Amino acid sequence: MRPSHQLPLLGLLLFSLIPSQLCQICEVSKENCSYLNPLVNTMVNSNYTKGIQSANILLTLRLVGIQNQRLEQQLTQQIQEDTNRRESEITSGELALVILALGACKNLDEEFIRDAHLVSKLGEKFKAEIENMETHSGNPLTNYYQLSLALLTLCLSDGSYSITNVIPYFTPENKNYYFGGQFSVDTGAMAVLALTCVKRSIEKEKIEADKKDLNETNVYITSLVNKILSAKHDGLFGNIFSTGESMQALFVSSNYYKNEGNCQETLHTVLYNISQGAFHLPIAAAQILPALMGKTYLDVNKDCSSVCSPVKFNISTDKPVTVTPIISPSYISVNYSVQINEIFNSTKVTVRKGSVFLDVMKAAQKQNEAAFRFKVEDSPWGPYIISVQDIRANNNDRTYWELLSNGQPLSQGAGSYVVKNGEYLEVRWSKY
Ligand code: CBY
Repeated sequence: MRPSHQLPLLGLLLFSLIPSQLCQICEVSKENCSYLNPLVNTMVNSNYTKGIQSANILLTLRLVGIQNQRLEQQLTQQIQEDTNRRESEITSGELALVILALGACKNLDEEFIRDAHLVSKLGEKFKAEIENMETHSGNPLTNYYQLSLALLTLCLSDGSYSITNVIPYFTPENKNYYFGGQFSVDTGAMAVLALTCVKRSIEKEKIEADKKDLNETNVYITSLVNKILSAKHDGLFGNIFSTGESMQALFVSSNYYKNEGNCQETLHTVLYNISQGAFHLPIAAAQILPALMGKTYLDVNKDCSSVCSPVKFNISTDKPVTVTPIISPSYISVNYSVQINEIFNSTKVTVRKGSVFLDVMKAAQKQNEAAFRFKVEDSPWGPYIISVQDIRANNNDRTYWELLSNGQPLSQGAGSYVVKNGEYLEVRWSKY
């Protein structure tokens, strides 16, 4: 056992982060489990209105061995109802998450997967993604994050896919790993998990493949892992929201966390971010928690318990109490503009302190409907801006509405990003 290290950060936190063992996994030690409570509470207390969106939450709860039968039942029922209701419009990545969640950790919901033929339906969705790439200049129906989730799930559930046909699409040179020329770490991490599952299946001779397939798979994994490692800042990979899945990718395919210093650096920054409320969205909590408890999506078919589960968590099902101070609200003013190619429409709006980007967009729309009208769609990460001035984002053209502050792209969505006085906010018609 190594001596404990105390790492003060801004004088706020003192953590002793002792990895439980020397191996490639980097997880929170038993004594630090309580630091993960905010994540569990966020997941447990979230208001699940959208069935499919809770698949990610159910998957995590099961994977890390948090036992709460009532909650599991409620989530399972919602997911199953929604899967039946939305069958044709459900996307490849969503269906993959449904299968992973319902099938995780050997439970009775496996029957639903079988009776509803979900795995073969996923195979069809995957095929449709590839067909779309063939007919739309290499652009899938959704994106490579979802394609990777689909391949991972087909691989884990022994679905049918042809290695020789599929592997070439996952070359790290493929444009779908990049948004605006920048490597998407989330996407790369999910692809590493999928390709690692494929690699293991080939090695166990569970699927038919030749030597060339295995070689290619290995080369792609190594290259993607290097890209993830190059996107490192302060122990995070990409940003705080892509770090959990990057950790999973590194656990299964690299020696990075054999170095304890690397592990401490990541845990230190992540635990600090937890204490700062960075994971207030249930999906954000669900995506980081497995890695912190030493789990990866490749473990779904195994025994699901972890260092911190089941007793260590103090799960409260009460809504967290938010104290609203009784003072008159103060206001801030921000600049807001919509940019479409060379055309700018700008305005100044006044909103309450604590407002998010979406509030600014609403205030601008109220001022000038013609210039600032917009539409949103629900997503697990909150509202997604689908159109402004009736110009609609389109995956086949790789177009979207990009959110920026003072000229820099935001790493949070319109419903989460809290705006500051004097800031220059912008939505820009962009290509990724
Ligand atoms: N999930 C998906 O299909 C989404 C995959 C994902 C890689 C995702 C990030 C990662 C994840 N963990 O889920 C992703 N984003 C994608 C693919 C996309 C593209 C969506 C279109 C498509 N082809 O499917 C696109 C257009 C490039 C995109 N994300 C845009 C945006 C911006 C949204 C603006 C708007 N119009 O509302 C925005 C806000 C970036 C910007 N500055 O404009 C954005 N994404 C962000 C910030 C994020 C992160 C959210 C973080 C947060 N706290 O809100 C993200 C986690 C995520 C969701 N995007 Co995209 C990436 C990150 O910062 N680490 C599977 C499905 C089943 O749910």
